Amino acid sequence: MAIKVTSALFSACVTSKDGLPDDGLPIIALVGRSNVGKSSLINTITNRKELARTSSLPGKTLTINFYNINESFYIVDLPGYGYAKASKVTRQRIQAMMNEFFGESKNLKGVIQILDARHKPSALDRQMFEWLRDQKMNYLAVITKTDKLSNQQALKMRKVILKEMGLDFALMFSSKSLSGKEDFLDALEKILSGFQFKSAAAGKPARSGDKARSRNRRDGKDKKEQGGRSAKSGQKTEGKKADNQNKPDKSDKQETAAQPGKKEGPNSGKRRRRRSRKPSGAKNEPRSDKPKA
Ligand SMILES: Nc1nc2c(ncn2[C@@H]2O[C@H](COP(=O)(O)OP(=O)(O)O)[C@@H](O)[C@H]2O)c(=O)[nH]1
Ligand SMILES: [Mg+2]
Repeated sequence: MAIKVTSALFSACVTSKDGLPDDGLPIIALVGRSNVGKSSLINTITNRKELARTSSLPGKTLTINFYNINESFYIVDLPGYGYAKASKVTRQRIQAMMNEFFGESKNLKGVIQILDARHKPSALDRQMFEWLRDQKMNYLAVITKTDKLSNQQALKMRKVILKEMGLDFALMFSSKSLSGKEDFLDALEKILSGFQFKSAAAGKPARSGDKARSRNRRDGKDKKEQGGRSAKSGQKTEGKKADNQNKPDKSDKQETAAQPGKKEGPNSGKRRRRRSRKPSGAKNEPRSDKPKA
């Protein structure tokens, strides 16, 4: 049943573990690239215009913001990743904050990754998902800004995004049209009660790049096992078409520059590969390793 929001308070703005609430309330965190619509989503689901500060310019949230909902749980707005103009020092600061958050938040019940309906997931999006999956975190993907696409385009983009991420399931959402709001509130209730979304349980590798794609094409069996993640060329074209039909915001341009391949970026492939070679002991210890800012 969807949660009915009766109260929503901005309750903490945290930059280190010292500021983390210690009241034992469950926490659900939002992650997503800078400017994807995390703060807007919080405002939408709490029926408030400015509970969370939104901005058309990316890179504004440099703190971890806790919102107390119904005095029974927190929604946490984590700093966005992938902002091109963030200095190295800022990135490192965010990284350290995120590490502390994931390391110290014992009551973290789930992480919701917000993705933009108009764009294919970036390398950082995929790396964030993979990291959360490795931590066995209860995970849900939410595709927002669906109002910027026609229904048909949004459904096509969902397919593209699911395939690119290696996911089975994602909710569709719009802070503008409010579509998906009830589903989101329902999902919050489910996460709080320990329900695992299909996307979290799937544990499928999110493959990226041409090598992975050609591997997929060669290995038909693999494709089947991945539940329809076949490399239908039509999907790719459709995705592009949808993108082209919707001009990116001014702020999107800045973001795009920050996307894949940035060496000091949050989840550089190098760091991840090194980590994945580590003995598996750490795997079952959620929040024991470094998340990426
Ligand atoms: N059309 C549309 N715009 C949105 C939506 N969500 C956010 N935005 C806009 O995207 C920009 C960034 O939103 P914000 O919530 O600040 O992103 P954040 O950096 O992830 O917190 C703002 O200009 C919002 O008005 C949405 O669902 N639809
Ligand atoms: Mg924000």
